[in-house]
Formats: sequence, structure tokens, C-alpha cells
Amino acid sequence: MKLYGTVTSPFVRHCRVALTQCRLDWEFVTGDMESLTAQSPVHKIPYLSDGDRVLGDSCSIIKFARESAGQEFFPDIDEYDLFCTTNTILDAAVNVFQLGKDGLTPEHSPYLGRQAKRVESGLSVLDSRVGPGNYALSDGILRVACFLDWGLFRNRIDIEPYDNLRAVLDFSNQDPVFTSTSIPEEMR
Ligand SMILES: N[C@@H](CCC(=O)N[C@@H](CS)C(=O)NCC(=O)O)C(=O)O
Repeated sequence: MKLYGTVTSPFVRHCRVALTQCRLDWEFVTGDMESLTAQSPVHKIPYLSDGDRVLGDSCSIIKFARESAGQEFFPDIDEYDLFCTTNTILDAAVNVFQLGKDGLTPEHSPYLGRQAKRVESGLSVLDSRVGPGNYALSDGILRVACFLDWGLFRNRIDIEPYDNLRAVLDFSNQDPVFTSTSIPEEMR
């Protein structure tokens, strides 16, 4: 099977970690955004092809990986909500980032202003959701870590005030599979 995406995308990164953890036989196909998204079902990355099957979203790709390896995909509702909530915040952050590249900032658009506020208030929500304590590299925590690392790389977030979020990222950065998918140093 082939996973298509860039090395900077947080959605792609979570899939790379899951496919590696599940020890599936897969290949990472990377390249420039334009050519990758041209082939994708909804012109986004990641997407995965496995024979005749094409999966066009990180959520279905991770479910496919986990279940192919005989694992359950989100048996716990709170963990699933952490994943979904992080996705909402991450989508908002990506939105603000992409439109910013086109010269559109929150000052130009009330909707974009709401998206930016969602990211800001979302950090505090995530910080209390993850709480202090012993973390496991579950898909909820992994999604948070992929978001945080991308958000820092793109200068979209400041996690200095959030002890728990910093602890989640420190914890994730001790995992060899998570660090093997780090955004390359030369791109930072
Ligand atoms: N819901 C999708 C979101 C994926 C997504 O937003 N990917 C971004 C890259 S990080 C993308 O392809 N953006 C291209 C575009 O919007 O044109 C998933 O979870 O896979």
C-alpha cells in the first residue's frame, strides 16, 4: 500500500506513525503539494491506495491501519472526542495559515477571526483535556502531538503557558516512531 503526502503535514504524520506502529507493508510517496493533491480524491493529503481501495482522509487511513493490525480504533469515547476536538482546532489553524499565505488575515474576515480565536481558546481546552499525568501514545494523544509540533513549526501557537501540552509533546518526543517522522531539521 502507498501513503501519499508531505513531510510537514500533521495529518500525514499521524498516518505515518500509525502505519509504522502497526508494522504494515507500506511505502511513503512524497513530493510537491500540487502534484500530490492533484491525484487525491478531494485534493487533500494524505491519501492511501491499497489495490483498488483509495482512502482520502487521515481518520479512515488510521482506522484502516489499526484494524488491519487487529487493534480497535477508538474504543473509548473520551479519547475519540479528544481526537475530534484536536482535528477541529488543527483544521482552523491550517485554515488561518493557508489563507495567510494568500494575504488574507483575520483582520480581513470575521470568519477567519473566529478560526484564529478557536485555535487560541482550543489550546486551553486541550490542555485541560489531556491533564497532567502518565500519557500513552494513543491516537488521541498522537493527534494532539502532531498538531502541537506542526503548530510550533509554523509559528501558529505558543504552548509556553500550557504545562500539560508541553508534557504531552515532551512525552511524544521520547517515542522513536514519533521522532522518526519529525519535520526535517533543514526545513525548520
Ligand atoms: N480531514 C483531512 C484534512 C487534511 C488536510 O487538511 N490536509 C492539508 C495539508 S496539512 C491539505 O491537503 N491541504 C491542501 C488544500 O487544502 O488545498 C484529513 O484528516 O486527512
